[in-house]
Amino acid sequence: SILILGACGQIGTELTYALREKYGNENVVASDIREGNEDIMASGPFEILDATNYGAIEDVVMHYEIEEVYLMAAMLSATAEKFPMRAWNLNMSSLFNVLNLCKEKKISRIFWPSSIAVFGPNTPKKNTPQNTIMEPSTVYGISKQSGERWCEYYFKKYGVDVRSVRYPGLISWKTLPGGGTTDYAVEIYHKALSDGSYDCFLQRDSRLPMMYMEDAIRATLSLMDKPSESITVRSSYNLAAMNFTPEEIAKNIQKHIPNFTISYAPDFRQAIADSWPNSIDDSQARQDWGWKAEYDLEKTTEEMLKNLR
Ligand code: VAH
Repeated sequence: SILILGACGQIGTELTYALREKYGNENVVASDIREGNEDIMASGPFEILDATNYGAIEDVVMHYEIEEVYLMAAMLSATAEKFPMRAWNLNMSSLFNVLNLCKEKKISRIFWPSSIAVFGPNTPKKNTPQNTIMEPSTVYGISKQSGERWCEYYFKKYGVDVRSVRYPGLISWKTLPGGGTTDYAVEIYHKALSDGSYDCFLQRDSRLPMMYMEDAIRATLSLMDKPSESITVRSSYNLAAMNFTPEEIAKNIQKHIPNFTISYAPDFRQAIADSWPNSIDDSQARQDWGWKAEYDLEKTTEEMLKNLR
């Protein structure tokens, strides 16, 4: 069976749906720190689980005979700047818990998400390469860079089969994101429909790498399906789909909602966005496991407005 930690989060929710669809509801155990999505809790096994509690995870792993764990519980970039030590503790101790369960042979495979947040202010911003300067300036980015180093170490030293992708900002409609810097690209669709206007917390020309959730989920399942020997990156794979600025996504929305207006009031999240790349080179993922994005901004806007209307 499969266990998802953080199953009620933005990505966790969609992974739960996709994995239950693929393997059967009863074979996918969803868990989170608190009760959340009714549908997730009703459509298959659900456990209240603190991802920082090794013993509690071990009990669930034994009880349900878990083989694979998707660790989707984390504190994202904006919230992590407000609570650095809580963010470091949650993001790192949860990772050590699953890496050690795998080292002890209690589970056989792990998915752990990294992020474009691993890159920092002096990383080349255009078509950021798989291997490059990484000096993240956010707590979240530091935890993701450290996490990547530990994943590679556990693979090399203990043969732990942990796999990872550096997600760009993710756009989805099934759940609201929590505490991210790229969340503006989700909020904007909700506000366009509810208020006809959006006050954006990033400036108009903040270009960031983004991806529609369907692409992110497909990439994750594809990587997890590949034979271990075809994976040449055990830190985390760059993934790319599109990149845009708040001004560009607003113009795209105006094609569907002509009277939609956007205003700009950058807040503390501007400094986080400024430290991240504009676009990502994902040629290693394309080469190793045939990755290719399918959603551009046009298709993303159509999907978001159709499903949120
Ligand atoms: C965040 N959505 O904004 C997350 C993600 C690349 C961004 O890591 O923190």
